[in-house]
Amino acid sequence: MTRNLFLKLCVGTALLTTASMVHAAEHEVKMLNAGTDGIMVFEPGYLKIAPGDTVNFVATDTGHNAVSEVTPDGSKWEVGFDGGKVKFEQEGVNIYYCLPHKSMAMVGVIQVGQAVNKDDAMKQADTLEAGFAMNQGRLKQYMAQVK
Ligand SMILES: [Cu+2]
Repeated sequence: MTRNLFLKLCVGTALLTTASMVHAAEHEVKMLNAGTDGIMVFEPGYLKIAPGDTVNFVATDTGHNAVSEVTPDGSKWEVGFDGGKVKFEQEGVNIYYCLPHKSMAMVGVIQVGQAVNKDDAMKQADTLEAGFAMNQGRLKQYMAQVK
C-alpha cells in the first residue's frame, strides 16, 4: 500500500466515524397489553438514548397512549392511541404514562444523555408509585437503572 492511499483510507474512516456519531438514532417502544414486565406495559420500560434521538411509540396492542409526566425542562409531550414519534433534544429523565392504565403502573422512563434532573425525577417517581393500584415497584425498578 502506498503512503498516499493509506492516508486516504485514514481520512475516509475518520469521516465515516464522525458521520455515524452525529447521526441521530431511532428507538422503538412497544405499547403492550402484556410484556416481560407484566401486563399493561411499555417495552422497553427503561430506555437510554442520546440527545437528538427519536423514540417511535408503536401501538402494538390497541388502547394505549403515552403522556409525559416528568420532563427535564417541564415541557409536555404526548403520543396518541395510534402511536407516534417523539424527538428528544433535552438531556435528562422523562417519565411518562398511558392515560387509561396509569393506575396499573403503565409507565416508562426515557433517559436522554445525562440524568440532569435525577433527584427531582426520583421524588416524582415516588409520588407516582404511591398512586399505583397494581404493578407496584415497576417504576422503582426502571428508575434504579437511571445513572
Ligand atoms: Cu395502556
